[in-house]
Amino acid sequence: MSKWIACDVEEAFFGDNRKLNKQERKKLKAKDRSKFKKTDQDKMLQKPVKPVEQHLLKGRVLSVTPQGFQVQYENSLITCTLRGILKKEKSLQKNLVTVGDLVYFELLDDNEGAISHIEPRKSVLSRADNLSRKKEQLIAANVDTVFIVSSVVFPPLKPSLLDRYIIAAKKGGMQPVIVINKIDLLKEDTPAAEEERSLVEMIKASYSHANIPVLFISIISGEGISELERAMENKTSVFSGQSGVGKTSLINHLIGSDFKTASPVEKTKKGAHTTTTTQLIPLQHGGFCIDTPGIKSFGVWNLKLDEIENYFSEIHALGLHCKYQDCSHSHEDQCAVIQAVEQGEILPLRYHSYLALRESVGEDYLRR
Ligand SMILES: Nc1nc2c(ncn2[C@@H]2O[C@H](COP(=O)(O)OP(=O)(O)OP(=O)(O)O)[C@@H](O)[C@H]2O)c(=O)[nH]1
Ligand SMILES: [Mg+2]
Ligand SMILES: [Zn+2]
Repeated sequence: MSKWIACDVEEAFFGDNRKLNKQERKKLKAKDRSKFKKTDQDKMLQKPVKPVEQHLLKGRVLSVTPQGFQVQYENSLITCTLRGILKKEKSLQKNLVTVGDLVYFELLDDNEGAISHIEPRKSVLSRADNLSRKKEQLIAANVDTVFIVSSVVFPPLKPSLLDRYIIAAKKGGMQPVIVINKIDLLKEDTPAAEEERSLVEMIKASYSHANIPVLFISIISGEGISELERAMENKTSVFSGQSGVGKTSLINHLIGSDFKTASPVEKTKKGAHTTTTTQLIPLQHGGFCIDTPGIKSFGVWNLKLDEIENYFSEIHALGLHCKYQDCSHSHEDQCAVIQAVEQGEILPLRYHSYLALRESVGEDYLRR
């Protein structure tokens, strides 16, 4: 994570999107000097240059668009390409530069530049690539807090996603915070609301037990908004979660912006996917927030079977009292965890999520 990296312009910009304008691709390809200056490339690989020596400028990646990396430098926005100089032989990463990265670039034109170095990251939120699962997809870098945003009723709570996000946040060096939005809808007198009320209670109990903060929010009633504001102060926070849970609405409400949100007609539809690019938004009173497109599923990158327990603190603590030192807490006799679940000390929600994660990671191992 701390190595200088760079990659092919095309792959980083377009990923799997083959629909992009051919001409635009050609234009960008022409700018990619890595293809032509092989000797430069070798030199750079042997000895990375010091940015100051090269008069490079340092900026922050605000978004990644088909036109290039949008880099904030002082008060201007520079559209950058990537230099291929430090290309790794075969990278496990789908994208090598992401939103929130601090980069060194050379100014080529008025508002155009070429990135040659990336500052080592303080933290990074990533996921297993949706399609192949064999590549790491970076979502954002240099983030302090991951707001795991869910909503009640529309779309309903999906507890299985929470623990995956919590693990990805902790693994990447960030503080996870669960945000349950639209709690105004809990007051409705419908079977759906009734069901969600008990699930919300369970989540409250389970995660306070696990020391993960849970915020209950509504932009309609204003509940929880000031708590959320406090949690964001002078920090970089990323809003992540399913489509339609209200990530962009929350950001608009908090900072007075006008980013596109789902219309009332779309909101009952599953996955309107209104936000399509991840973007870093500088906050007036310090810090940044990052809006992300809604996800359908979330796989933790590079999660090992024997690592899972460490991310479930209450299971890990009790696990020290099991008969077998390498107890998986799934079927063994004299397992302190299973006993605690039976006695209600470990909440079923978390225990089942622990088992489900073990199972999914186990399956991946078998497939490889
Ligand atoms: N009742 C209620 N509706 C809300 C609340 N917050 C957001 N909504 C509605 O939820 C819908 C979806 O909001 P968005 O902000 O577009 O959701 P998103 O998470 O950004 O979705 P994607 O960009 O698709 O990932 C909109 O119609 C909002 O009006 C809330 O607190 N209460
Ligand atoms: Mg959105
Ligand atoms: Zn056990």
